[in-house]
Amino acid sequence: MQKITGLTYLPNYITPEQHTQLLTQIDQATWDTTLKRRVQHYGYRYDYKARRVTADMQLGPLPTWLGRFAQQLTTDNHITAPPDQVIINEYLPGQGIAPHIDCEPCFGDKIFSLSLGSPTIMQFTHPAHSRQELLLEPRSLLIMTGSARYDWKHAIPARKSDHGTPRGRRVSLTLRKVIHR
Ligand SMILES: O=C(O)CCC(=O)C(=O)O
Repeated sequence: MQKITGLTYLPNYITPEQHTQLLTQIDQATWDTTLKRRVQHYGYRYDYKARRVTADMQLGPLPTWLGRFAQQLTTDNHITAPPDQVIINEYLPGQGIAPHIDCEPCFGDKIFSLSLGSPTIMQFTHPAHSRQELLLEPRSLLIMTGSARYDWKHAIPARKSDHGTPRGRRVSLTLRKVIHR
């Protein structure tokens, strides 16, 4: 894969025990089923249609189990203040997310994605470069900042296998810091 400026991939970022604990907590919570894939929003609700998040969309502080992980990102010096908005996405085989850049006026300059469950390929596209692919393994952390955050689109193609390897269920946690204007 070509180097994408601002993209950091950290395999084995969490322990197998953390992986199990996070999945258990997530599966005990309520899923929003209004999209093609199931999601959970924490901290602030994100409006997919209007592409925005505002103060009145605040849901409250992150639950303890999620706050603990957000805090780990600061302890490990990946960000100075812990993220306060989290979207959990569930991808069953055949489900994906369209190419996009995370809302620029809504969220700060670092986006984190923690992968649980099945390994799945993420694609990155840029008008001036060829498409890039990265296999997101369970327990890995992806950090997007700079060009990776603002210039490249990222996507999970909606398909049942990646280059012949059947996909299972993947669950991701994306963590962001809401910008207050
Ligand atoms: O599943 C992922 O790792 C990325 C999710 C994502 O791009 C999003 O929630 O905006």
